[in-house]
Amino acid sequence: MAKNTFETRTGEGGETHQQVAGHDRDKADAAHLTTNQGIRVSDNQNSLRSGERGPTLLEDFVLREKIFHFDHERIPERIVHARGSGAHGYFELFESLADITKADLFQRAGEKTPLFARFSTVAGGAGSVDTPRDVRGFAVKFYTREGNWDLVGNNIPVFFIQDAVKFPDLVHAVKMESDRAFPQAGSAHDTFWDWASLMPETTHMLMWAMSDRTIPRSLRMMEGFGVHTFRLVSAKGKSTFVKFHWKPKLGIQSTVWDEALKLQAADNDYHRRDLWEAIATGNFPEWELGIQLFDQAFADAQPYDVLDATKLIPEELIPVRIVGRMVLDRNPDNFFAETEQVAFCPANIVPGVDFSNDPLLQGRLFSYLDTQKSRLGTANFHQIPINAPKCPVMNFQRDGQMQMNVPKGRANYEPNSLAEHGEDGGPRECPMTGFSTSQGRADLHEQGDKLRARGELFADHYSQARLFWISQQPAEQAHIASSFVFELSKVQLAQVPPRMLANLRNVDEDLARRVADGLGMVLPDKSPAAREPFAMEPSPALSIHANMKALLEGRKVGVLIADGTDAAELKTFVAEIEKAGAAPFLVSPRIGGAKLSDGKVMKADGQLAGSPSQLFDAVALVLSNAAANDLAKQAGAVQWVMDAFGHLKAIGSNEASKPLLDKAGVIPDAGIVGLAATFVEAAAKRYWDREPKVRALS
Ligand code: HDD
Repeated sequence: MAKNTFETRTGEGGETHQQVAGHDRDKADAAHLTTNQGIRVSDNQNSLRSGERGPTLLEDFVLREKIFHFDHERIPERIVHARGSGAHGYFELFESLADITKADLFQRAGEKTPLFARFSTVAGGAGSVDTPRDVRGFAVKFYTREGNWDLVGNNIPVFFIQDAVKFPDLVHAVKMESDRAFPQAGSAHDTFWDWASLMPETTHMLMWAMSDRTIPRSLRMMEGFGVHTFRLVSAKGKSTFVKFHWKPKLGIQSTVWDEALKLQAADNDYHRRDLWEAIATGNFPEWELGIQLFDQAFADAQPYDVLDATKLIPEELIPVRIVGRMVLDRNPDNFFAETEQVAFCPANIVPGVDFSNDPLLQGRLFSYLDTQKSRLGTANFHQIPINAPKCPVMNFQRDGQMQMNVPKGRANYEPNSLAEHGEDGGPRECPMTGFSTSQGRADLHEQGDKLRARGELFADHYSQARLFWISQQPAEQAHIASSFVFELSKVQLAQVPPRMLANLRNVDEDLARRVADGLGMVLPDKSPAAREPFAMEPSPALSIHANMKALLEGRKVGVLIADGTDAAELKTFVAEIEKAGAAPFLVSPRIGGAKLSDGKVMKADGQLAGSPSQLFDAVALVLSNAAANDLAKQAGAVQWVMDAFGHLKAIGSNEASKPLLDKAGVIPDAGIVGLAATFVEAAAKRYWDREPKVRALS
């Protein structure tokens, strides 16, 4: 009997193209180069020509096929989030959430669900750099037993706009300007600030964007957020509002702005390499999944609208309950096939999770599938292994470009009576177990007239921007004010900075004054607020500095060595760093290494000029006095130490290295230490108190 169902290929145990093409051949044949039609290629060096020096022949199907395929290797890049890095892993549930949600992945404590995660910058193209000031995408595809669930979030819990209808304007404004195609990958230009200053609803997000959240040290060291209010739905049909959080095991760590700028020169792939190397060396990145749960009564009692994506719910009000963890334990086998072709979509949800009426989320439900059809070229992109669910897919959808499955049987419509006559009638709907939209007044707004309008509380654009500001520590506030100054100083349209300053006065007078002073401008009148902000208690959970983990685990220590370095001292020091869970990286003037005091050559991991200190979390100088005196005459070595000092990092050194420290202008403080165990403790931190000594901030 013909079967009307088909199993989706998963890429794990599913037939691969090579296997299909070579199914009749010996295993040994796998070493033979073939065309895409399976024809063995005899010569991959020379095209077919008429005589040794004659013209190439059109007849050469091997050449034509190879060049044809190459010509089509690129696909359109994502309109936003084009540059990203991904990895495979799993989600492990800590406790059953069966009382809150029927979602299969949340039922059984200890159970693991496979997943693929992709992190991205937003504005830059696929070939841009990893460390611009930008929001980071944080997208996770859970391959659950009941279908794929995509949690497509960012590393910031709020968003620039409240309604999806403004998304194209936001993206057009922030991306490179359409006539000149610059600047790439950054918001510090006219069109972004022109638009943002005319859109007061962006203010809260701007505060986050100007903070150190947008210059993360590592993808492994940033939080993730689902942003919107979603719903969890129990088997009894009870709906609970939820906000999703990812908390990094290694804590949140950011760079300082000067470091982020210099990282762009040092390593365009800084974050991609960091993620790859961590996984490749078995230091699997990990985040805990947390949920904030609340009900309608809580939502109704708040002075902001929980359907407004420019608002968050302070963790002090609704604590984040940790329910599981995500571990990334496998690098992709192929960047294009997996990281590039993965298609996340907020509309991919499973029974037990549901949407809210957040107008931004509602617009997203349309956008992703639509863009992916254009990006991946076929309505069948869900069959690509990285996108294919790892559970059976059974329906009557048929055909389309690049159909990879071969559905069998006559039934491609429903209802049908084929089963009654001995044929396979195909699948049927599942009223009990299928996805059903949760009912009841679970959202704030009841059905009403057709309107183009927003809820009243959406008009409050400043209360939470102020909440963010007052929740930051002094060094963080100085970074925010200085970022506004940096970005607005790049704006050439004279009308824009005053407009932005006028808006900032609604957030905080001190902030507005500091930015105006930094720009050397007069503070304009305050802009009228659509709704007067109300006071909120500070939320320490919003500060990076207040929550920083003093950890050396997962971090990198640059160790400068040269000829004459004491072998025993180096050995003990490196062992200490490794014991603390960090990776030592030996930097030497020559890549071949340094001849140590015991006469042996120690190979370096990197050469000084190619391994500037911004690549490391902390640095150490393990030099002989002669080498230190010699390096003190070399700009590259002096800069190496100066930058580590200026980027507020711990610097460990032995007595003999002092000439180099002195030449670099290092002023002793708690972060300037010896090489003993004190270094390990000191290196786990950054020295914010040092900052006023090395740069003027606003
Ligand atoms: Fe979006 C990609 C996150 C609002 C339209 N978005 C994209 C990605 C992330 C986000 C992480 C990259 C996924 C990947 O790695 O492939 N987007 C967000 C968040 C938003 C948000 C957290 C607000 C809370 N996005 C948003 C709106 C729209 C879009 C309002 C349109 C109405 N986003 C897209 C898109 C992208 C996308 C154009 C580009 C490539 C893709 O979808 O597959 O459809």
